[in-house]
Amino acid sequence: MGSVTLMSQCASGFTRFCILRSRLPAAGQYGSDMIASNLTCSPAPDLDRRRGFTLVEIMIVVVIIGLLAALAIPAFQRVREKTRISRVANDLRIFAQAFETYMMEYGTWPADVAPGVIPTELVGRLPNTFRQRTPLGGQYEWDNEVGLKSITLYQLTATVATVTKLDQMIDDGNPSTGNFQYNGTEWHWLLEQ
Ligand SMILES: [Ca+2]
Ligand SMILES: [Ca+2]
Repeated sequence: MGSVTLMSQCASGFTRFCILRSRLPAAGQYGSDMIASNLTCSPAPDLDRRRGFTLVEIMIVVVIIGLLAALAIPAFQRVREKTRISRVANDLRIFAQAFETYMMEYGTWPADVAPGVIPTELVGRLPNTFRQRTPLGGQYEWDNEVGLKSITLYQLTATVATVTKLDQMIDDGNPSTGNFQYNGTEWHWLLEQ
C-alpha cells in the first residue's frame, strides 16, 4: 500500500492536498482516469487557514519591546537633559552680554529687580526669555547687591548634579569656584567678583 500527496484543484475552487490511498500500480500501467478515481481530497488546514500568534510568540515580542524601551528611555532622558542645559547656557551668555554692554556704556550695573523681571535699564536689550521659566525650572533673576552682581537662577527644580553639568559647560565644573557658583540655595552667574 502506498500513498502519494499531490496538489489538485478541487471542485470548491480551493487548493487541497489529495492523497492517493490505493495501491499504486507500476508507473505507466494505468491511465489518468484510474489515478483520479483513487484520489480523496481533504482540506490542507495549514495552507487554508491564517495561522495566529501563540502566547509564547506574543510574550517574546512583549519582552523584546520592553528591553528596547529600557534602553531607549534613559538615552532619551539624557538627550533631553543635555538640551535643557544647553538652552540655559545659551540664555546666560546672551543675558551676560546685554548686562556687560550696559555696564561698558554707562559705567554702572542696572538696579536690582525681582525674579523674572527685566531691569528697566535693559528693556529692549534683553530677550523675553528672561521673564520666562528657565528650561531647568525656576526663574532668571538680576541681583545687584553689595558684593553680588549676578544673573541668578532662582529656585531651580533641577538637581545640583544636573546644574553642575551646566557648570562644566560654561565654567570650571566646580560649583564652589569660577564665574558660575552655587551658594547652597541659588546658582549665580557672577558678572563681577
Ligand atoms: Ca534680585
Ligand atoms: Ca563653577
